[in-house]
Amino acid sequence: SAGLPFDRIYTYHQVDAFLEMLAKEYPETVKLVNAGKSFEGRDIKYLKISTTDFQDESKPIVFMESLLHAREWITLPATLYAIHKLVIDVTERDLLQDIDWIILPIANPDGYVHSHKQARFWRKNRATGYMIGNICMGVDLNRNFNFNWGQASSNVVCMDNFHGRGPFSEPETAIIRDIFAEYSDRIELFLDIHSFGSMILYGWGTGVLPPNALILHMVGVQMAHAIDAVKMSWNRDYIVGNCALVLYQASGTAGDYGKVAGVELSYTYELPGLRFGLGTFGFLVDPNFIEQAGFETWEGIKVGARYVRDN
Ligand code: ING
Ligand code: ZN
Repeated sequence: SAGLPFDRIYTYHQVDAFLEMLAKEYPETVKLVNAGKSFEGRDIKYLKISTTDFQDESKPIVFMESLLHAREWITLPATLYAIHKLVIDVTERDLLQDIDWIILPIANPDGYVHSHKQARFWRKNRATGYMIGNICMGVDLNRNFNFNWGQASSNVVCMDNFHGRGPFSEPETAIIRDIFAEYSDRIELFLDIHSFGSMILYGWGTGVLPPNALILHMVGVQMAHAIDAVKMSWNRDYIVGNCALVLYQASGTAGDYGKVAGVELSYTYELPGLRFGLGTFGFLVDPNFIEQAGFETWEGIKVGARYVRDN
């Protein structure tokens, strides 16, 4: 059966239908897990892709997610493309055979729907419990995880990096916490896909380097080089480094939490922004870049996946 054409950005419902279709059409390799509900009650679903139904404990797991931040639409084709390559056209059979995959395409469904219907540049979830009178809502889900929570983030609900009431106050982050808890002894690579900036970032968000920083950097450079080798000529090369050193400090991030949950190789990808897109316009998507974004990001993912398979 044919996949989705990579010429547009799909809505929450279209992605949901696609995931349901895959689970039906490819029961040998795909399980669809309904992990729970978002603040507004939307299902948060992830795929488990495996040739052995996750029963072979010796296989590493690669966990990737996109759209933790609603407006970062170009990240969706990255996860959908990976799903396509693993399930539908299986050109890299070794990666399907040797690795189990957990892929969560829409980590923040409420924010994502809001960014389609109301506010294209919405970043956070849609939690209402923090409103000041009737203004300002939403928690930055990438500041709501339980590692150094509150250190480099905002306690003001109107800010785009508002960290929420406490670690995992939001259902969307609690679901990701539970995925790590269930599988973290086998997850060897975590990729939290964001945009924009053409970067591969690792922890810690404070700027302190973790013990395996050298390996994080080395594998990061290898992934970046694989992407750069096939990138659009006008996009710049990826920058690899500690997130605080090459971008800015941030605490309570998914990347840092993945690492404390036991995932040695935990990265935030920042996919390229819209060409000539200044400021928030960088979040807009050129339809002609959608398939390319999937294709080039997959080159990086493959390098990381083969590294954890072989080491
Ligand atoms: N960028 C990330 C953010 O959450 C980041 C960058 C991630 C910084 C992890 C530090 C640690 O702000 C985007 N575009 O969301
Ligand atoms: Zn982001």
